[in-house]
Amino acid sequence: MATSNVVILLIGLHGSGKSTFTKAVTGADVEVSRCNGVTETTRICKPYETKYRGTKFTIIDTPGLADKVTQEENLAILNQIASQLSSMGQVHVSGVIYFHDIQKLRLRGVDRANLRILRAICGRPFSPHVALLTTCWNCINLDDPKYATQYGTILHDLEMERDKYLPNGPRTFKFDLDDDIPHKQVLDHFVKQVKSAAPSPLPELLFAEELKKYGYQHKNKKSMRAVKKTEAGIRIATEASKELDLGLGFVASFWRLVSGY
Ligand SMILES: Nc1nc2c(ncn2[C@@H]2O[C@H](COP(=O)(O)OP(=O)(O)O)[C@@H](O)[C@H]2O)c(=O)[nH]1
Ligand SMILES: [Mg+2]
Repeated sequence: MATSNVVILLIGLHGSGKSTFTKAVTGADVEVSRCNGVTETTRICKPYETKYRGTKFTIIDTPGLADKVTQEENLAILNQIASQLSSMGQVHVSGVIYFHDIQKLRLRGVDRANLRILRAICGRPFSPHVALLTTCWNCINLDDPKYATQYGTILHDLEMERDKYLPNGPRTFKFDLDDDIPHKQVLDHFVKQVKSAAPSPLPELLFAEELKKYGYQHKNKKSMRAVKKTEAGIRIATEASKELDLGLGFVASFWRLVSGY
């Protein structure tokens, strides 16, 4: 017998493997990028359904967050997520998966900014329902000791950063395209969380709660106003202005250096 509908929202940079995961899990014909992160294939949020061990899952694939801290692009993505959630009747999201391509060996400013945006989307009470999925493990050579240490470091940094922004036990999973056990573990994890919370519902995703509060309406031209008022909308604007300050600071220091002032 199918239990509840477990709705999972995917968040991550372009090319981090969201669509690849969706395709592997649902078996649907999901278009993936031909090259890691070079072009964005997923232009709209789209739900894909699958049934696993008697539970219905809806996986919401989303366009990737921008690889630079840009306000317009990220707000447009947030608006798409809002539109998708509201077209599904403000569905109750059970879990969020944040994707990180393990081939990116260093946590950059944009990765940290995205983790802060993720926290703003989820909110603190929802944080145990966020999973971190590292992808592309089958692209790396773990037998090389030099790289093995680096992968250990990036994983450690990622988990440290995750714990800073999303405390209370979000899990980390490794996704391997050549092996279907890891993605089954991810699905099992979310089913277990829904079942262990029952009969109480899971906490609501902060972003979904705020969309209701600010009267977000699907296909309404003024809907972006509501999106901008949410914690995630505010966070995206803050990250972009920090980036601008950093850029201006750099230009000023460079100018002082060359002009001698
Ligand atoms: N080898 C390997 N390639 C992957 C994995 N995940 C994603 N890719 C590749 O990375 C590229 C970008 O993936 P995609 O799913 O489109 O990323 P998205 O932008 O986050 O949806 C594609 O060429 C995928 O084939 C993985 O776990 N292993
Ligand atoms: Mg995609």
